[in-house]
Amino acid sequence: MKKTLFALVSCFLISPAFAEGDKDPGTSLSFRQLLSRVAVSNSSLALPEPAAIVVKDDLGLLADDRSWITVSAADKFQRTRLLELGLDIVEVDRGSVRGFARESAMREITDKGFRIDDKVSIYNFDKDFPAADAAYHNLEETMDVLRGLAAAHPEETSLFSIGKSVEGRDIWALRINPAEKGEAPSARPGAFFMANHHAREHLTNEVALLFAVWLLENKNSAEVRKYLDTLDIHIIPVSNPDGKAFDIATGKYKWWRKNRSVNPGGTYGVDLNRNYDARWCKAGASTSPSADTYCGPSAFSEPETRAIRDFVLARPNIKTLLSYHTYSELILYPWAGSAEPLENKTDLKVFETMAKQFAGFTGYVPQQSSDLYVATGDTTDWAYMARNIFAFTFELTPKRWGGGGFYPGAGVIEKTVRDNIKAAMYMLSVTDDPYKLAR
Ligand code: 0X9
Ligand code: ZN
Repeated sequence: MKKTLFALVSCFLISPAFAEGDKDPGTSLSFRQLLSRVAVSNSSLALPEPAAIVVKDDLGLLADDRSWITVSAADKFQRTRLLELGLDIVEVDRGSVRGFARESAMREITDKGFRIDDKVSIYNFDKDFPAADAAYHNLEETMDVLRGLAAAHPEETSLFSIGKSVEGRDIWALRINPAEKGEAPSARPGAFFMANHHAREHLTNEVALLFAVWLLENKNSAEVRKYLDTLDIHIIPVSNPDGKAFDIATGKYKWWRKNRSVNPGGTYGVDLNRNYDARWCKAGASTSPSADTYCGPSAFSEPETRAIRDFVLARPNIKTLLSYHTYSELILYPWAGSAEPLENKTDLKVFETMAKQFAGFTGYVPQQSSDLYVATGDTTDWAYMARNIFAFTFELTPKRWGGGGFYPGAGVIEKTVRDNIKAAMYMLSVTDDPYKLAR
């Protein structure tokens, strides 16, 4: 379904001229052209070692015996009983509920006298975005782009997994550094871009992924080359692959935020952006497993956050970090978990200066994270606490619910990507020494 629609829908433009020092993009290549170039290179160049890139059943669905079922249920008491029998209720209608259940739970459900009216194995799902949003990249398509980039630009890139999710999917990192390959350490200053911590924030994957495409397409321009020659750049477009797959698995969005850990009591998911060891599970986090802001049983209880933690700790060269989220059009910097401003005034000056510059490129509003709300255990507080990294959260488009909330449609991708390429390039421009902004 997606492939045909993708060709029709994806006609937005990304400028290659920005890298030439021309801040007002001139000549433009279509994204389709960019992708078809990648595809052409893919067939003419050797792929990285299959062991490093091939994910068998990379949606992890073959091993998953869940089905999407519709069960007759008259009232809230029956619905509660179904939850207790293991049905993960996602939709409630008058007289019936829909949701996910494993084979064992389905046996229990029918044994207790409930009627299953409809059943589709999770493996038979469309595994894709709704048709109107086909321009967004699902996991498989994201991997295709990453593999294509690695194959087309073997001199500049490395592609590796930083670890696995709860359901066994890899979390992929693209490294852009012509001098140091694979997971070898680097003495160069490092910039780290990450996205899709929260499952339903799909636009974040587009921004991170297409920044990688753009950088490599423009690798021979003076502006990009100077960063390729001096920096160590990592991009992780999908930090929460299970959540992302789940959110789009039926071709109908699930509004899913967390990962897909099975919690005590049978609910699913830990909020990965509450699971870092930074004032863990204090303000702005929930101890209730069913809550969207559930902090997990302990700091770094989740394989996804552990993978990010280990990745960052193994790379003391990382100086800047940008974690893309949606939505509200904000630029947020620590503290997220305390209402107090940063104690270190030099660091605060760097954060504030960077935030203001980011705002100039995007039009987003810069502020301390906790001015939005105090929330403990997020990526940026942890990265700053653990390694003094100048770590930012961007809340991308739209500004408000009325602009589409978490699902703003394919029409926003082009502008969001363009604006954020400029902001990301600015981050690269200060990564050599962020403290130059405080001198
Ligand atoms: O709550 C979050 O994790 C982030 N917002 S989102 O809507 N994408 O879920 C914000 C994290 C930044 N921290 C604070 N604002 N305190
Ligand atoms: Zn988020």
